[in-house]
Amino acid sequence: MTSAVDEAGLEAHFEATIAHKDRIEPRDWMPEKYRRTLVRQIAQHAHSEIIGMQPEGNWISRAPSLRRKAILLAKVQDEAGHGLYLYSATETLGVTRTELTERLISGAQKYSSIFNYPTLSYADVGTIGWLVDGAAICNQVPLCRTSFGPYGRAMIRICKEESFHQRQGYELLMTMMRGTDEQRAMVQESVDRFWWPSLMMFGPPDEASPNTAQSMAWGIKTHTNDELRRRFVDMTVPQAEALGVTLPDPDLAWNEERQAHDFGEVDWDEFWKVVGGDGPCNAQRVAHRKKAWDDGAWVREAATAFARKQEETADHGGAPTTPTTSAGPASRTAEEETA
Ligand code: FAQ
Repeated sequence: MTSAVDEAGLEAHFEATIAHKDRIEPRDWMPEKYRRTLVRQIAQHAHSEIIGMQPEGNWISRAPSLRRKAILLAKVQDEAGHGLYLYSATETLGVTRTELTERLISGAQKYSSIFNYPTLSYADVGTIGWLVDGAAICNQVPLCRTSFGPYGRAMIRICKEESFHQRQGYELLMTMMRGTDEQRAMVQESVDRFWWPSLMMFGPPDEASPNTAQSMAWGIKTHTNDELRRRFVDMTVPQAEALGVTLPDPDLAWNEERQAHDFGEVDWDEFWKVVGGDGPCNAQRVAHRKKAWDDGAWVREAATAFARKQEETADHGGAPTTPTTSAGPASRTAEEETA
């Protein structure tokens, strides 16, 4: 047990590490609130990656060519991998993937609002890649330097893959824009639906964001929600021009003085409604995740029993039958197949 004096010393060391922009590692002392904030944010992020497989997964069986199908399959599979890196990062904070999945399914933890919107045409696959992965990159590149080591290291791998995802989305949309009038109309209609929800991904405006100040003081977040949202708009407008689509915001205009774009107000009532569980697809997304989790129970049980048996064999001096015998790889396969 640590005394009050020890605790003060540990806290001073923690604060100094943050001030030097060094990393906090899982075995380091950390304030309980810092740990809880990380679990909240990383779990929400992991859930987003896993639930985020559903809107695009909806189109795998209807991809217009073998090439598009292979690309989409690989992308959706990458998102499963991202979820798993992130659940692993939260496990270093003492919470298991099972506990977190149960919190997601019960509604106790959130996932990104964007995945509660439906995908109505194949153009949505391109728009998600371009705008949703684009927003994710904007938000997540700064997280590569976040103060908690396992989260920052996971983000480096994730961001590399997200930038491929963004490019594939843009390439798909560019191909459609070079096609028929009908295809161009599909792209525009898709961008019209996804533009505002993409801006919502960055979270509420700074004055309505209860967590930003403390998360920035701890170096978990390095930019505010509005800073990143503005960065995303400035990055995306020239890409929309090159693509030949119109972003559905009559107030969007270049501000010469600020050397940045002005843009209209997000519908925050819609945002809070979706975050509160009342978006177009919330019930469907969570029900699908629950079914996949329930259907995978026998695989998790079998993998755990197998791992236990391997440990017993090893304890009695026998050699394990295969080199990878933990529950990890087996349950991972089940999750990818059923997410
Ligand atoms: N949706 O005080 P703040 C992806 C909640 S991954 C739902 O500003 P914070 C990859 C927030 O949790 C996308 N809830 O909170 C992909 C808080 O509630 P709580 C996910 C939201 O944490 C692409 C409350 O509102 N990315 O797209 C949202 O400081 C394509 C107050 O908000 C991440 O998770 C929202 N949009 O800032 C996959 C990135 N915004 O928890 C498949 C990491 C806010 O107190 C296909 N996360 N809330 O009950 C972050 O950077 C931050 O957590 C923010 C929110 C910026 C999302």
